[in-house]
Amino acid sequence: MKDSEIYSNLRVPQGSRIIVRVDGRSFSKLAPRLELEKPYDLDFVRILVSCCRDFFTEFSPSFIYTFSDEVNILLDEVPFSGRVEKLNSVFASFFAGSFTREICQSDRFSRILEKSEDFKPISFDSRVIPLDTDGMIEYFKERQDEAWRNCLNGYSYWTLLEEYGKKEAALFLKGKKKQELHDLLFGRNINIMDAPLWQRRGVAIYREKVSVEGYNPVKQENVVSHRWKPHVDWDLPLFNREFFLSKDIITE
Ligand SMILES: Nc1nc2c(ncn2[C@@H]2O[C@H](COP(=O)(O)OP(=O)(O)O)[C@@H](O)[C@H]2O)c(=O)[nH]1
Ligand SMILES: [Mg+2]
Repeated sequence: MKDSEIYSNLRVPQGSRIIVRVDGRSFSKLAPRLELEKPYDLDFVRILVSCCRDFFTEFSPSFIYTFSDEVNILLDEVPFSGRVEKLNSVFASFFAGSFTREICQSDRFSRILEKSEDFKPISFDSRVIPLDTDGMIEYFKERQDEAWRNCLNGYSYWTLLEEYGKKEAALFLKGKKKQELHDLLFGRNINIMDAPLWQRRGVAIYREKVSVEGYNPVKQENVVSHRWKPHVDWDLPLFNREFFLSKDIITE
């Protein structure tokens, strides 16, 4: 029967940079069930960031980037000998488990769940994306651009709902350019540039070198050592090569 497990040996290519993207399943339906603030809910984002921290501790990725309900994970040390089935199934279930635990531990969300009659199990999908270094940089630039698009769309949609119905608002936004959405909001006294950076550019988690002061009892002197600690960046710049160089994620 082992012969029938025909996908079990499918592995990521060696020498590539591996990105895994997990994405919440049907989170557009989960959002109203959890009574999330629109278009952004800081408690929800904090929960997803907590899941990313859990993941960082467990799997030591090089970099994580999250916005909306998606999480992009860059792996330089690929676990499970690079087996695609394992990566996708373990990572997606890790996020589902971590997310569910966070929701249940939150006073706000657990109270909502207690009175809800249909709280469906939470799940994430997952895909593996092998890229070279240039492709990896382009990938994160594209996802960040998508975060910006998402921000413009989100604010525009919820603003238009004050004037139109759901269908009309969605139709109105279809095919609109970013500048048009910016102007639409500006005409309604919303300067999207005032939205916090985490809404416009997403949130990243990466290792940062910190100095730790200690005392060497043998030499009887103070010593400074360095450790790499996960750092959550809520004020991201626009991604480019320099950004990844400055975080030691790529080398020259
Ligand atoms: N209200 C609210 N909804 C959010 C927030 N973050 C993500 N979402 C929802 O999650 C959805 C994610 O998009 P997508 O993955 O395409 O939808 P899915 O296929 O239903 O999971 C968005 O369309 C929003 O409905 C948030 O902070 N507030
Ligand atoms: Mg989703």
